Amino acid sequence: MFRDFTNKIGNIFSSKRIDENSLTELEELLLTADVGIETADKIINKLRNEKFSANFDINEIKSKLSKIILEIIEPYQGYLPNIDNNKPTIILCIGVNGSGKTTTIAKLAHHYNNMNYRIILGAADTFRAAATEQLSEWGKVLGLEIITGVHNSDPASIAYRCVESTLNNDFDIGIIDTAGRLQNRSDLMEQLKKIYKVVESKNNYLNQKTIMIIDGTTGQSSIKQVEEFSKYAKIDGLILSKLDGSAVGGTIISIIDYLKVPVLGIGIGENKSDLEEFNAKKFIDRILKN
Ligand SMILES: Nc1nc2c(ncn2[C@@H]2O[C@H](COP(=O)(O)OP(=O)(O)OP(=O)(O)O)[C@@H](O)[C@H]2O)c(=O)[nH]1
Ligand SMILES: [Mg+2]
Repeated sequence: MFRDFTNKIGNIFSSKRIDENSLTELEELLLTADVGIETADKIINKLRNEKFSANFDINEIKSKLSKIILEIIEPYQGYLPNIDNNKPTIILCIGVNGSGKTTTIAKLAHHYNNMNYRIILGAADTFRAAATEQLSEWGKVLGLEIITGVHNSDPASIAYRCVESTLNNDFDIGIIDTAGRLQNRSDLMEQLKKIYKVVESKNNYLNQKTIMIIDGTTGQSSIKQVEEFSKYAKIDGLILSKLDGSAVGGTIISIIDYLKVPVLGIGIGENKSDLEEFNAKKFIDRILKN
């Protein structure tokens, strides 16, 4: 797919002309790669104002495109939360149904396990019957303790128990899973707010990080998702999952351009080690590789 993307850029500019036709075709290509219309417009306008050598080649286009996109996204290149040795960190993972929250939690736990931090998991998705089991399975694989509750019990109380256990048992990190919810379900969004507040109430004693997990293949509707979730919880950053598949991942470019929210990491598979810290340059190089 990435190769395809670069080939298409090559085809568009095979006539070696930067004109309205080729720029329109490039804009359409950006749209198919999930870059939103406003951001694609911005990129094309900037490219239009660039000076090209008389006999430019595909590499010159790619390098200018890369520079323009990098200017947009690099300021929002975040990093996975740093852990303070003197104050535990609670990472709350939120997002819509199936976005990759539980899998990303396993990946985060694996990441911090490798750094020898003491980690506990909180299974605050009591909504979906098999959710606790799914996180417990990961807990077993990773050798981690996990706080659970019964089906349909109050997820905020599980979050509370996870926070208490983190504080009282000298864990460095508590990672809390939540049920997937659509942003238009106000009852579930209020529930999320309650979970968030439970963590926030202990802010003097811990570092609170809220990460929203976005399915990287979702496209433009993810912008709305982040906007809505932000009304109920202060989001510290995003992790985009499922960027190992056919998605080019242009969503990242528009999310950043539109919402100015840091992207911390990307998910590139279903295994525990398939999480990478987000690197803007590497991300663009991957899209524009030969
Ligand atoms: N290919 C790929 N699949 C992923 C990735 N992350 C998650 N998945 C898969 O996506 C599906 C949903 O992942 P979950 O982690 O269960 O998503 P969730 O957000 O916890 O789902 P709910 O709790 O039901 O809202 C699973 O089949 C995962 O294996 C990724 O980075 N790449
Ligand atoms: Mg889940």
